[in-house]
Amino acid sequence: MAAAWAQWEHVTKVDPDKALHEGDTYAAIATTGTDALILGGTTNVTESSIQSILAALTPAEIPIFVEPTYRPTQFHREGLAGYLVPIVLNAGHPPWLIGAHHEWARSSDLEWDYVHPEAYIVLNPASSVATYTQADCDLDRDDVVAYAELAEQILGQEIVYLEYSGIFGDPAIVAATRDALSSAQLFYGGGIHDYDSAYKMASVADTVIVGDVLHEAGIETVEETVRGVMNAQHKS
Ligand code: 1GP
Repeated sequence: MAAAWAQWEHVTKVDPDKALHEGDTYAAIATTGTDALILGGTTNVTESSIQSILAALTPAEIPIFVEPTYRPTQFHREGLAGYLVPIVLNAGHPPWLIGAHHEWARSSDLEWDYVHPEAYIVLNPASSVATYTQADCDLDRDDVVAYAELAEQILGQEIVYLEYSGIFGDPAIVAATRDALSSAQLFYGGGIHDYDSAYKMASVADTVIVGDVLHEAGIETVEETVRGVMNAQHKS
């Protein structure tokens, strides 16, 4: 069976710690044409904040995953397709590589079929995820490509996530990373804010993820990024 994310071209990340744009509703996010929703953020994401957003989102026609930065006490299948668990390959703070995951495995009662790792490479030193994980973002193209190869070939990761959170990344680095992967899916996130930025990154990544644009500009602009991604992915 193909992985859930194999067909994802555009994904919207909803941060429970940030308000929606004026007039927007959670339910409307699922009808933008985006392929999936990820609930997650770096700070102040709790099981209860996730639960209330999940309640507002469901029933949705598209899959909803949670990227937990908290420790789930139990698996809530209601409305949830599964967990995407970040492993930050360039973290300077070891818990983000393996420690939090070890604690999670030890103390949570999870159904492993619904838990999927994502190999993150964090690339914006000014982002809160970089600060939080103490990521070493001083990486050139070859460093990034090597992390991607390490992820897929040594660690067996099926998802590699280039996380530029907050800034538009370097398309040449994204393209080189995708070229280096055999079958792992390349997620790109960071600074997608309009049709053109979405189009550009969708030309070099498998899956484009938008985050801040939802909270700052709103659902109509998310729809614009969906159009950019779809046109880039389906150009002939
Ligand atoms: C954040 O990769 C996502 O985790 C999206 O980044 O918020 O910059 O769109 P932006």
